[in-house]
Amino acid sequence: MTTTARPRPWHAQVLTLFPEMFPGTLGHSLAGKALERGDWRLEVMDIRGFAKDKHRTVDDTPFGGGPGMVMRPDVVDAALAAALQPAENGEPVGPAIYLSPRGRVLDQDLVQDLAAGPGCVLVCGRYEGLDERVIEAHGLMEVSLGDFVLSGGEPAAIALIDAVVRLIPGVMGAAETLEEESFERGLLEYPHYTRPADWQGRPVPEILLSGHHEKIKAWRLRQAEEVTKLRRPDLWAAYQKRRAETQG
Ligand code: 4GY
Repeated sequence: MTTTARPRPWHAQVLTLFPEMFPGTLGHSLAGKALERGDWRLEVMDIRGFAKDKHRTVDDTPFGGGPGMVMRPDVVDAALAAALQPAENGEPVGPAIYLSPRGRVLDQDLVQDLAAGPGCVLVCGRYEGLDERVIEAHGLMEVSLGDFVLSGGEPAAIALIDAVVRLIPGVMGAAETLEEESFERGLLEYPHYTRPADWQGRPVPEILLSGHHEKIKAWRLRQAEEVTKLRRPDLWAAYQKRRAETQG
């Protein structure tokens, strides 16, 4: 009998003060099924478990004064060291990421890069966030979901993992669902319709009932272009630039 070596599944390690928030929504639907199948792995580490004193203190008041509390660098460092242990042993773990509004804004390119790698380590901040020195010392990659402030990094970590996991082969089912996806081409999605063909006096665009696949494809592309032009001039400019470079 022979055994086939399976590649190690994509591996998310989450460092958090609220481990009970995981898997959360990641335990549901396709991501949850894929997690059960072992198509990807989730390891949640409680940062509090790395506190050194009997009260298991993880935060302290900010030097210089001001509101709130700051997560201690020594405690977060100990948690990171544990998460990065496999890397010490030569097993790749992927980048260590701190979810923060100060970071590079997450986009589909970064999601694809992460999905192509072995996994990632996600540090979830609470209170006023991490002591700057532990960010520097580990060269943490700061990643933001957008220009707003959450009460902690956990929902951002869940969103990031969700975006990556749906790209893992087998998780989403039909590969063409992903290939056709507008963001892969740098456009917003074309509008979608299903039954009933006439709903509250609103008919579905006739072309979609024609069965003419080439024309439908062209119509959808035009719709995707129009909505992108209107709503996201930044994406539209980038799309046109790419189109000029590759002559279509
Ligand atoms: N926006 N994108 C975000 C966030 C919470 C205080 C630092 C975001 O990714 N994360 O708002 N995070 C804050 C909470 C500590 C992180």
